Amino acid sequence: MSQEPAKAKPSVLIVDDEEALRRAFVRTLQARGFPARSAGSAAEALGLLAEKVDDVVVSDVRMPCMDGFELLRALRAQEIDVPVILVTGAPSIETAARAVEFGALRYLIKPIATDELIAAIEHGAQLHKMAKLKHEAVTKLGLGSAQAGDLASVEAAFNRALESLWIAYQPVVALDQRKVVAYEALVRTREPSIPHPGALFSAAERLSRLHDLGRAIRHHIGRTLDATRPTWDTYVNIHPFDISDDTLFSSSSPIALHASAIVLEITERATLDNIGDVTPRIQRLREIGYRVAVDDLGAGYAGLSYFARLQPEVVKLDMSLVRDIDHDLTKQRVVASMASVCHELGMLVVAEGVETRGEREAVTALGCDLAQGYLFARPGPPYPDVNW
Ligand code: G
Ligand code: MN
Repeated sequence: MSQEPAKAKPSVLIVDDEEALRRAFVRTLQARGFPARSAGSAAEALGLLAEKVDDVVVSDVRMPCMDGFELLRALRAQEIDVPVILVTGAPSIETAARAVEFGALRYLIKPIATDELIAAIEHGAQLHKMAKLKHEAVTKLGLGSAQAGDLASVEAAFNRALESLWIAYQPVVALDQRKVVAYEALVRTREPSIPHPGALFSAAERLSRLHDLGRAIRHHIGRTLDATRPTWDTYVNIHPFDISDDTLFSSSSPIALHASAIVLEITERATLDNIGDVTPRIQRLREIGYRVAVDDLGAGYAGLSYFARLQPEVVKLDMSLVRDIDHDLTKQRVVASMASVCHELGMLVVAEGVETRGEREAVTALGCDLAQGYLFARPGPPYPDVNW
């Protein structure tokens, strides 16, 4: 008598420091036809998973040395996208919330009914299939990014991004003298799931690690300035949140020695509303020797209070104002007025994102002092040459 071959059941790894529980779980699952194995610690589990990844992991939260959350983190750091069901004998709302945030599939409370466990495992196995397909979509088709991932995956990608961080430099030229007066430092990473600086900052924001990111950027710029001692200025972008980072104000900041040749750019795209003491802190930055620029003017929602609070020495017009300006009378009028107001206030005006000779001629005629953009040079390793 021939039998239908049973549909393969998902394989399960049980992780629990209590041996009796571990065995009971494995026996129950095996009795229902699930290939199950077990580990007595998170470290042992990582060892087993390094050889072969099970379809689902069921892990205790509280374990000595490395707990269930750390196991989850370690897995995501190694890009092992296996569904993890966390199990606890001591439930709390915080642990449950953290479990979900960190990408645990489910959070179950002991004692667990067998049917509940099996339902969670089967659901997990389905998701594992989906995760594999998604991974393929991202890696083979280049779709999506780490942004959409759970917090533990974002953290792992962010750490890789910090390790592979580098700084591109783009020249800022004086339009009348055809001379390089500065280079803007622009952050880049080699982490494929964080394909542009915007994604890097969103990841840092989600992880509450904006200060780490700002510090890493300043560290890299400081090293380059120490080594190259340029005769021109360096424009350094800072996130509004960096204004609340005391290390920016310290004399041991990696860029402090170069302060008098640095213009700190603060974008108008982000709000200063949640940063305390902006005015005195900006004042302190000036005392150290830095100058301040408002970046992306015209793109953000910041009102005039932004100007009043920052009193920038330099104003950078967003490239959306510059694009096709030679064919756009409205843009010409707006830029001419902005330039004249800025000059009355003693500020230098930079036109960003100049891509064509027509745009260069127009912004020169409308009174912009400086410009940068692909027409002159793309951002690159220190220091790209300039075309006119
Ligand atoms: O926000 P901020 O102005 O700092 O960002 C500048 C960004 O614009 C950089 O990432 C840089 O690579 C890009 N960029 C610089 N010059 C040009 C340009 O001429 N055209 C376009 N489209 N982008 C540019
Ligand atoms: Mn900038």
